[in-house]
Amino acid sequence: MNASSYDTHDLQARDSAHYLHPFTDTQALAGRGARIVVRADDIYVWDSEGQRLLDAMSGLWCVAVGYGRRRLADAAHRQMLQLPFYNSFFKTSVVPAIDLATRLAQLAPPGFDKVFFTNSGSEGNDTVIRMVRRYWDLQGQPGRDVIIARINGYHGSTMGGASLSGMDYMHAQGGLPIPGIVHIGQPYWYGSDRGLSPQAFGLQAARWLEHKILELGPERVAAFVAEPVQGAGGVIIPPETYWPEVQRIVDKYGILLVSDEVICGFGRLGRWFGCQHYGTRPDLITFAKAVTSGYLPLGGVLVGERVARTLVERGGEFEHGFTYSGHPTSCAVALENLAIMEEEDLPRHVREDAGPYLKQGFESLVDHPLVGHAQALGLVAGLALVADKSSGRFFDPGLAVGMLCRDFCFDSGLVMRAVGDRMIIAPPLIITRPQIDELIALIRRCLDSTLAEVKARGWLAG
Ligand code: PXG
Repeated sequence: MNASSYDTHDLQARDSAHYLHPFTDTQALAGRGARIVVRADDIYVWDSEGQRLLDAMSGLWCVAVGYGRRRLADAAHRQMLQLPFYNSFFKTSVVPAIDLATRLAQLAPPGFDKVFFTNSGSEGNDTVIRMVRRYWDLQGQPGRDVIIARINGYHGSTMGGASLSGMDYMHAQGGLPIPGIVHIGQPYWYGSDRGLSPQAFGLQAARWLEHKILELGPERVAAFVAEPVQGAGGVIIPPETYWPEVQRIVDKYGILLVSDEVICGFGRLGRWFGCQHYGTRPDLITFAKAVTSGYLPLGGVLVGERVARTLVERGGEFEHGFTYSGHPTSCAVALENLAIMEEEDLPRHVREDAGPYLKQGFESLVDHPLVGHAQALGLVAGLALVADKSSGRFFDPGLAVGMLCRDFCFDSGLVMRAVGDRMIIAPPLIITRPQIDELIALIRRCLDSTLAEVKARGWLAG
């Protein structure tokens, strides 16, 4: 279907009449009308008006192998004809779930031999909460039930996932967090007062964990849950000192470490798992998104030896699961997706080619008058827009300069996300050098448009 066969106005009208979008002000969207995305190929999507956009967000951090992969459609088609669905309850199992569990155990860091399947990252993290508490019950320490997470971390939108997430505006809706979840600060050096070097700040941020453990009493602390690099919080890449110090602290107090790799897993940071980049040794790993490259929903939890042994050998029945845990068609697509990633050696492509090339291009944007800080790792990157480059002073958040910039991006054919005044990207892992050049040029052009607008409105210092 070409663009002209879509009636955008009709689609927008019915969209606002009937479709409640996630994380959206429905009334505001109705006034403006949604952009309707109708097709995609490689790293590009097209809307109903025929505009092409370079999708530097991989859908929503998930389309790792890019769009238009016939092999994934064929894998789903084959599996649907063979066995579209069967459950894994009641002493039954299905071949694709067995094969995927086996494959994930091979790809995961040593000691991860078991996997629990869910449909999403949120359900993965709800599973984590139940598993962690079950583990300590079985260890004879039922009072050890407090989970520490981070302000501005994102772990999902279910009651558990949103509770782990450190976003006040989410907690304000629905009486969250649930009991037994507390938050510490994030390792965002540029967002701090910058009184310390990044390395010293990284140590300080890790030690907020130790302070919280001591404040609560170590005998009450069950786990620390965190993303290797915070994604939805604005691509916060911690200083190199942060993770080794966190590992030292969780080891010291015997606390479980949970690595939420819903974004960082499957090559995003240049290794199969983000914890392998930082050298941490988590007990549980949450995954979703890129495991299927988003072609079908699938998530889960990789369970390390310490927890697995206790749950399996001493736990009896774990009273938890979903109709679609181990969905055969989703698992078949995941297997094919992982096969593509291996054949194309995508983690290495990110680590040795696309990642370093993106870093060079993206971090050069720091010379732009609006950019205070720009940082990339693997194929995630974020920059901070500032009102005053020399002092690094931020804009008044009420001006919503990030949103202004994002609108210029959309209008110029680029999908880039704004988190406050941080502009972030996570392009498909297959992105090539010429496409990275195109991406950086587009970002620069959008920054120029934003600068002109901000100047015209008199918002720029000096
Ligand atoms: N953990 C992390 C680290 C995530 O990024 C989830 C858990 C939840 O996964 P599900 O599949 O339940 O959505 C996520 C999801 C954004 C954005 O605005 C990011 C996510 C979801 C929606 C929006 O960047 N990440």
